[in-house]
Amino acid sequence: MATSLQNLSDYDASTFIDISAKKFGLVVADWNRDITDILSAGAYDTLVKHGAIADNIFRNTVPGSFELTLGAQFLAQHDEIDAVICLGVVIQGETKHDDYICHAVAQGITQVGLKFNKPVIFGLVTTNTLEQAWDRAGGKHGNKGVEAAVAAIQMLGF
Ligand code: DLZ
Repeated sequence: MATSLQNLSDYDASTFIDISAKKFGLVVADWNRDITDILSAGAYDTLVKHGAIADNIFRNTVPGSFELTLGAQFLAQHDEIDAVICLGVVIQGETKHDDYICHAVAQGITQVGLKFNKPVIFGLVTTNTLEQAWDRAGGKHGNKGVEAAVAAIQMLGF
């Protein structure tokens, strides 16, 4: 019987292409840095585990998730960068800031990917509480940074 992925942590690495010559950009938001650092480490470790060369992974930080789009564009515009992974954590607050940020980032990085015709991965953790964000940064719901790296590798093999 065919199985389907419940989440990208259940990935089948046997289908991955050779990424030893690929170059990756990581764009990481400083806001909620304790958590984004773990997402970033998860993404980095996953890329290296599957064959990426450490020197081919370029990590840039941006102030907050809203800036992920422009940070992604700064990296994606370089021909030698093959894929960009955007990582941030947006927690719901008393205002609608989370909505605005999440929609802007989703639309923005989609446009960057289409403009430069390369994978630009949405690794934004969007939760109601800080605890739910931790659950997705090495907690009971895995590490979304790992999943973002898997998505990048999968898209490079498309
Ligand atoms: C301003 C703001 C707020 C309220 N919340 C978050 C958040 O939960 N996660 C995040 O990554 N960034 C947040 N920011 C900062 C914005 O993303 C952005 O950096 C500032 O509005 C400056 O453009």
